[in-house]
Amino acid sequence: MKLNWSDVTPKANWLNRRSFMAAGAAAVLLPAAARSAQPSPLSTDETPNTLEEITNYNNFYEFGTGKEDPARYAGALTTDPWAVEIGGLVDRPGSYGVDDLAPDNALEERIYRLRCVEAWSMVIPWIGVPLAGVLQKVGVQPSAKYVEFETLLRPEEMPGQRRAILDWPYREGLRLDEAMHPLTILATGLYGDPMPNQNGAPIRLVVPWKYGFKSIKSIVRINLVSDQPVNTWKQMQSSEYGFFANVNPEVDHPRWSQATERRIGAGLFAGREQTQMFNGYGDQVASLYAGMDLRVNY
Ligand SMILES: Nc1nc2c(c(=O)[nH]1)N[C@H]1C(S)=C(S)[C@@H](COP(=O)(O)O)O[C@H]1N2
Ligand SMILES: [Mo]
Repeated sequence: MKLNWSDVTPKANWLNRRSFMAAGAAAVLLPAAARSAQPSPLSTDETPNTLEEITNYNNFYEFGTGKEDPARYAGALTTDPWAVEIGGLVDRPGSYGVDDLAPDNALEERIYRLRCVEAWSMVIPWIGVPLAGVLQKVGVQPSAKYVEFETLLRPEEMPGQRRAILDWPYREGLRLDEAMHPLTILATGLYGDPMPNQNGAPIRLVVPWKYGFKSIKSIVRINLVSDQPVNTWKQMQSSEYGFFANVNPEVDHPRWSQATERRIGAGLFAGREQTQMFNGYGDQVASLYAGMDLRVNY
């Protein structure tokens, strides 16, 4: 079933949102393409979290380690102009604008579950483009085996980067087949609007079958490489966070169970949900890991 966010979002939220934007102005303010982004059969039919939840409970350590820090501080981030340097083993390296990578007429809506390694989850109606199309455009050379991503380094605007919380800039990586998978997107918006800063404006990765930390925000560099890239959380604590980071209810984090999760916004008395293998995307992605010991390759 193909769903658009307006079909499934709780009505109260939809109404709130309508009155929140001056009625007539709304249609003018939204980019035409974002409003008409194609729904996708890859979307879940689960009810998305509200915009308020999605933009007020965030992990974005560049703005602090608290869940409310990104909402408080990310507004100061300059996201225009923005350039993404694409390099390494590609035919057409260079500096690309967000509109080059995700032109309006290519935008799709993808309503995905997001499962954080900390055992909470949300459902988010992203707007974006398949990463595969971007990689095809720049021309991946045969020797490329992995894709490496880097977040902006700008401590003047990112207060968390003035402290040694992580080894900045935040880095992530995917195997090339993971990067080329149709579920993997570069997202430039959510709920039909441009990406809120706290969610990784102006462009971020979304890999829905992996723990949230793989979905790197505010990307300025994409490199095609031959060796497995360093990823920030593995570098920080490799006994707890790996390179693959596939959602797996059977492989616990050393300090907590991954069998269940707390759905943000579900209410104080709601029970925890069972975490699904590959976050529920196993039919689409399990074959990528055939024969691999997922306990070793966590
Ligand atoms: N650059 C950067 N990207 C990041 C993070 C971060 O701290 N810095 N946090 C990650 C984690 S742990 C999660 S769960 C998701 C959260 O995305 P959201 O805030 O849009 O829900 O972003 C990921 N991407
Ligand atoms: Mo996370």
